[in-house]
Amino acid sequence: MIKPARPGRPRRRAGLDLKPVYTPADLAGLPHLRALPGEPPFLRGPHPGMYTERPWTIRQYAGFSAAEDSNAFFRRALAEGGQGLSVAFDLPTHRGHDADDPRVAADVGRAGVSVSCVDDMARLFDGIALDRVSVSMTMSGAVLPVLAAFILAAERQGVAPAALAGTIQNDILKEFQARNAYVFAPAPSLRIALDVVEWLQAHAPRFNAMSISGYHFQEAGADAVTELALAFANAREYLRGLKARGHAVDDFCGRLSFFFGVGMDFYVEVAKLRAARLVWARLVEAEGGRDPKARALRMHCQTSGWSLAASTPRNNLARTTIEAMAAVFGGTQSLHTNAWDEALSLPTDEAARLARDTQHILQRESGLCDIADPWAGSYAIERLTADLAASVEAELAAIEAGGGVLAMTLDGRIAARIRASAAAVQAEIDSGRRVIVGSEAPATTRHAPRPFDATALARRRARDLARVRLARDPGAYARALAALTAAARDGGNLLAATLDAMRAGATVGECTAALEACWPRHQPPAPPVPRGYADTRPADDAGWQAARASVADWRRAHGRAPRIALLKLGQDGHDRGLLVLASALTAAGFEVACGPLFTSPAEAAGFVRAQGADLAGVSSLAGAHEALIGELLPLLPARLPLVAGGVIPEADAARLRARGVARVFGPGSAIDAIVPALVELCGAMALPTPAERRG
Ligand code: MLC
Ligand code: 5AD
Repeated sequence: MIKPARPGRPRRRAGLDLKPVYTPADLAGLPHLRALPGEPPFLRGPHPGMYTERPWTIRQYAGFSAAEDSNAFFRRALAEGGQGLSVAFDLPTHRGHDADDPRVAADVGRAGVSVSCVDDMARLFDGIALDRVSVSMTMSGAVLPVLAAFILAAERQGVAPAALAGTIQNDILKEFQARNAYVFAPAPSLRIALDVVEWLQAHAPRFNAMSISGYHFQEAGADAVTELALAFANAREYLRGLKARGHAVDDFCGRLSFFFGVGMDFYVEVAKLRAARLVWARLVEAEGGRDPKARALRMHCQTSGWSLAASTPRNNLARTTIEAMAAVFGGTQSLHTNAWDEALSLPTDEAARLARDTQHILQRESGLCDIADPWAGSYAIERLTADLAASVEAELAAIEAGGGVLAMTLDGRIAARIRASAAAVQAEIDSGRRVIVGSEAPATTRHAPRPFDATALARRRARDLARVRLARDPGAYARALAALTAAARDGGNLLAATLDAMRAGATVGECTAALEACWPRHQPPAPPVPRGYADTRPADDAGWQAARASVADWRRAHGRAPRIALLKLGQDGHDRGLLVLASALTAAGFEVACGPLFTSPAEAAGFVRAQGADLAGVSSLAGAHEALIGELLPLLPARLPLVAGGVIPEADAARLRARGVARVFGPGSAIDAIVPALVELCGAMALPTPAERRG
């Protein structure tokens, strides 16, 4: 008798159940199998020939320092085969602050390029023809003045809005759910976003008015189903908002595009991008869209920054290549591949070049562009595509039943869910159930980050802005700013009013302040500590038991739990790492308090004191650690140990330690090692000082 073959083990990945083997039976009843690429519901792609007609756009996200530095980088990138541009702005610009605003000095030019006025934008695109190169701008919070500056810089080149091709991210809801680069509260923010779409639809019909993101949910910790469900829930909200303003779905949907993250779950990611097109075509139809162009989803993808490791970092080249292939098999229109060194610092020139050339190799050496939607008909991929689409649609219905995405955003349910999922993923890594190759190896790679002279940059930026402020007619720009405030209060298209103000010489910060006269800046409460870690980490894991025992010993000795305050400083809103650590430390037995976002060092020191913390930790992912931690250190209670973590290059870490930071933990540091190290530091706090000993 022939024994039946062992069926293998089913797995769960990225929110989806995978079978070990798929068969023809998995294709039964799938309604989408007959449509070709370029045909509704566009599951197989938005264009008939796909990459055989035109490969995806190689569009690398980049930006640093001042406009002229990034301009030189952009020109070089285009000369070396970059096909479109994608601007990374610095955090002060994202949050609507001018470069010479002392409140944001530490973050200027760090995580992106600093742009505060039309002159800056004109220098950023000097010698780059804006009617020929399509430009994507990642901007949602300060979308009004930044987009206005772009439109006016193009005008100076003689390029009318109607001739502009490009994309503005303008997806504000995800800022409140995952990315944290907002300026105003959700309601006025939504009005701003829709005003932008309306203005672009009327004046710049080739411009993509929104790039609705799932990417940021994935980077924040969401699985594939949640990533799509939240992106489409937000898209549905925008769509209904525009319908309520009297627009027909067919008139604007063709210029909404999408943005997804692509991580290491290869099959799921291919299926996800295909499923996205199916869900969107159905959703648009359900909302009244009939025009095929309105129903065909177009997307940009970015490989996952979170999936990259700091130890043995050149392994990241392999990870990014695998992720890029999933994006291509999924049929993306545009792609950013990450640099291998980004877990160590912002990408250096050489790493950025390797990342871009990875795409050239895929496009021009590998033959990947020869077949449209090559996974079509695969038992597994088609089944996963259908399962994913069904799960996403169920999730969309659940969001509707839960009161809608806006309500769930305002009460924090969405953010809480993503954070719990991020903490659970970390627990899987720490317990060895999810493998990251090379993470046990000591970090030995020599790496020199891009040089950055903060003092010289601050001087240059102050000079740039002083020149602009001197050259303008004071009456004209003040009147235009007053009109902007009035438009916020009384109605009228806000992009039109911002264009007037910036044409008269107003800056990004001044336009934002004019809006703040009507709407205060949004400051959300500090987030609760996510669960997730405790629920997922097996209690019998030896490393975890030892870590928890170290906290338990401290508790027994002191009669209470050790208290740690976890802080974000400046404009850096990347809080995944901080909240995952909060979840893990709480599970280990610490009492954890997370400070609010966007605090100055003085405010953070006040928070630490108010919490009566034994220990403070700063998480930094945006490069401003030296200035901000340097300012914080002398403000903390004497002898209170401070630790730091995040993307902190080794040379910076050494300087921070020399200035008194007790420990610096890089990305990927094991929780089981962090916990006893922190306990030991809390212990140091309890020792009597020499003065106490003498007295
Ligand atoms: C393309 N075309 C084709 C074709 N492929 N025509 C026939 N057959 C084919 N196979 C046509 C298109 O219709 C279009 O013309 C033109 O060629 C360009 O193609 P596209 O698909 O529009 O490509 P592109 O211009 O690159 O636009 C891609 C996009 C866009 C629609 C996804 O929105 C975009 O570029 N998004 C990028 C977003 C981005 O970079 N975000 C970075 C976020 S980083 P026509 O005439 O129809 O226009 C971030 C990180 C952080 O956010 O900081 O947190
Ligand atoms: N230049 C290049 N890439 C950047 N990223 C963020 N800022 C920049 C920048 N200024 C990339 C990283 C990060 C993601 C948000 O975008 O890949 O993970």
